[in-house]
Amino acid sequence: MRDAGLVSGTSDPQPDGHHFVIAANRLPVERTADGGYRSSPGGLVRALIGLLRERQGVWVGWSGTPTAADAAPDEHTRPFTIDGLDLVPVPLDQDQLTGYYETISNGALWPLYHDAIRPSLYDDEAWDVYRGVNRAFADRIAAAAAPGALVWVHDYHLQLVPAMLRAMRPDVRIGFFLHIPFPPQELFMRLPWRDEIIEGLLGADLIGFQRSVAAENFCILSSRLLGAEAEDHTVQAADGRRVHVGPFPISIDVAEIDELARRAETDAAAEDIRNRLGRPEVVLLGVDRLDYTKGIEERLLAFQSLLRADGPLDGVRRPSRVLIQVAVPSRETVGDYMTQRERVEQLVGAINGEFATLGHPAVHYLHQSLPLHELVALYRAADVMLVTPLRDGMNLVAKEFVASRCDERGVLVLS
Ligand code: GDG
Repeated sequence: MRDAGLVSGTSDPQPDGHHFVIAANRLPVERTADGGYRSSPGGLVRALIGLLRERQGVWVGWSGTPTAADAAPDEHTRPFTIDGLDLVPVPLDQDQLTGYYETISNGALWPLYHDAIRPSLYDDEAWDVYRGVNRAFADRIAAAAAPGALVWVHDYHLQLVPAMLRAMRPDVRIGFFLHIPFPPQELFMRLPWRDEIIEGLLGADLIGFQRSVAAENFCILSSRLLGAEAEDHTVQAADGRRVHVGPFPISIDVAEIDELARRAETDAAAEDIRNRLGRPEVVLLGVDRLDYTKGIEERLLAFQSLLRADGPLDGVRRPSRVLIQVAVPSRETVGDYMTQRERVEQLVGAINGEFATLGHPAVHYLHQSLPLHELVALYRAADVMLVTPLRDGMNLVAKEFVASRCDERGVLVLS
């Protein structure tokens, strides 16, 4: 997707329904302060937007702005078209967002699915809200889909949608893809709503995971919780359908990144970055949403140890190793993310306090979203790319770094 300034007109999407429908928590664009639109950050949008264009589909999702219960119809509630993309917003008010998004999706499911690296919160009232929002998504999808359409539902926010949609629209084909890990049974069994989630997912014809271990976890849990027969990448649903289950690791548009990386402007921008850093011996780079799963804090601590092992600076010498950490703002209304930001920023300050010299920080910290061409220039400027999440579904940054190194140089540290 074009990153800067999505220019656009507004009109209604195809009235007879679309043959290809993507549903995800967020629409692929968000409002900017000046009233325009830009692409929403994150791996899911980057991975799917090209396909939406190619298939002339429609995207169903939340606009990113809470809707007041008595709001007049606008782009947060009515179908619209931006930059050739047909979009159907699912309006959500603040109570729905608190229950469905903050409490269940990000407070219960996200930490549990990422190996419980933070404790989960289980709240039955919020689960009712999650169920209600999943129904609202299913309603909008049912209204947007042409007869026999292909519907592709995404991620942990919408795990009940496949079964709800099948009940309403048995004519459509339904795929579901989970972008994050799917946990082993000893963790999944902690979820009070475990049966309902498995039943919800089994409404799909095809359930995709990033890795085969996740697909295996799902098959084991279907048998254990619902007594479903599971073999050879298929699970038998209660209505007798055979649901296909398998790994479909997500990737990037390599040609797009390669083309950007080879441009003369990118070369010049990468050179300029190294000059502005004071031409250190080694430039290390991290690019992540500011999320506790990405291991940013642990990475900073490791960098601090590395600098300490090098010994103190003499006050004149510039740091010979410099870390650039891009931390894209994420889920800023969720408590754990606010705390994470404070800890990361405190650590950046502490490291620079100890190791910077005037005009030359040891850590360059950018808490901002950058356009793709600037990211690619950073990939080209770096010697070492640090992709060290504690747990991740896939990680597109690692793939983008490799794709951008048309010079065949650079080191990827992947853990
Ligand atoms: C989930 C899973 C899975 C980065 N900075 C900016 C920006 N980005 C783009 C990168 C990259 C993407 O965001 C981040 O990729 P991740 O793979 O780390 O994705 P998550 O957001 O954690 O999302 C993950 C992914 O889904 C796909 O299935 O790999 O495991 O957690 O493409 O280039 N994009 C923009 N501005 C930035 O500053 N617009």
